[in-house]
Amino acid sequence: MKSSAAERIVHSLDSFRIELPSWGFANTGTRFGKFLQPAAALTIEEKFSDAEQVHRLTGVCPTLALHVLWDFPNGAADADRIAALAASRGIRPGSINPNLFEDQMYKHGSFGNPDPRVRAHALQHARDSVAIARRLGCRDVVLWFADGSNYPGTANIRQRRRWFEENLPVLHADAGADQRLLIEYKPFEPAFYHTDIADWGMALAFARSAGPRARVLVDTGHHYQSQNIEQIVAWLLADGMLGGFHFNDRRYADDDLTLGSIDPYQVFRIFHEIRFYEWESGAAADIAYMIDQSHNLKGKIEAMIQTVTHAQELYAKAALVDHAALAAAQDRAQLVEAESVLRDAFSTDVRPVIAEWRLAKGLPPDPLDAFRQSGYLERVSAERGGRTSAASSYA
Ligand code: LRH
Ligand code: MN
Repeated sequence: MKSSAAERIVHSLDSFRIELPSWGFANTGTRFGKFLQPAAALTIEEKFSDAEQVHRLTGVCPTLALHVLWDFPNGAADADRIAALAASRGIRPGSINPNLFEDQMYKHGSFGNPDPRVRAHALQHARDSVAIARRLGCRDVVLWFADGSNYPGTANIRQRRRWFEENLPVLHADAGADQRLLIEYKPFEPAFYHTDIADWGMALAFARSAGPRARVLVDTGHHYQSQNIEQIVAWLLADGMLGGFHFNDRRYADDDLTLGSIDPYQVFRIFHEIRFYEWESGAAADIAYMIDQSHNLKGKIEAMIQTVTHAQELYAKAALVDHAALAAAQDRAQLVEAESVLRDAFSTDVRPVIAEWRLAKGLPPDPLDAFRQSGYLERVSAERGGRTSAASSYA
């Protein structure tokens, strides 16, 4: 490999960071059940311990996304304990995710619920979550709403939109000057007729109405089959409204499978649009790369290491795209030449350079193998095995 190419890979790896989801270490499943794993993390201490393992072996995931009801059973009262725990583990608390979908009262929605008492309760939980984020020094609050309906005529879609536009600016006002609200869209599930924030356009409209520090979050699993995700990414970049990603992969719907396991070229095309935008604008895009997966069958820590290392590979491949050659071919409508610029980069085996980069950082060249040699899985399986996690909540 030409030295310039290796340098571009090393440079991209030096800046690439990806956030782990606390719920990715817990026993999660589908509506048809979850297969319990003895090593699964149940407590926030165990989730930080597992995240520390992944960061120790890869060096690129120093933050852990937290889900308020799952990780802060006592709400803000848990913040100090979690701040101390994070410090002891060398993993910073990352994005904060309010839970506006599990409580029984959210049957007909949270911010979009016709009952003003439920809307007030939902707003208070979201405000408490912003306060927790401020207390822990977390920059991003991720807002995903399961709100919607299952049958035509059962919801006033325009009225619900007005209720969201009443509440979101309140959260924005609560957020600190260095904080962001990341609004996450999803076309369906758990609602199957309409979802109040169903696509990028609705999320963009709400972000703009919420305030200047609101952005859109793209969960790769939240798209219709034939949707061009990287085009959405290009548009949000052009508007300066792309805040972050929840990476996972899918064959059908929001399958939450491991990144790149089904369509690695999809993730590569997304990373390409971001790096091409950065080359063209000369500015680094301010994007939070995060993982949002549910590991029902794979070992959870192994799946997380696999995800992080695959993300590094695909990000490094995108760094190899010759942007000048691509722009020239695009300008001349040289279709095959332009496509080949991308495919050449995607087809390049970047693993040897990544292994060298890890060695240079004092990291194991093969994190997954190093994890298997570490004995950590056997140790925590013995410590945690023989107990059943609460089958009620999702994580
Ligand atoms: C909704 C979602 C959201 C999380 C949840 C765990 O599908 O993507 O980001 O809160 O998964
Ligand atoms: Mn998500």
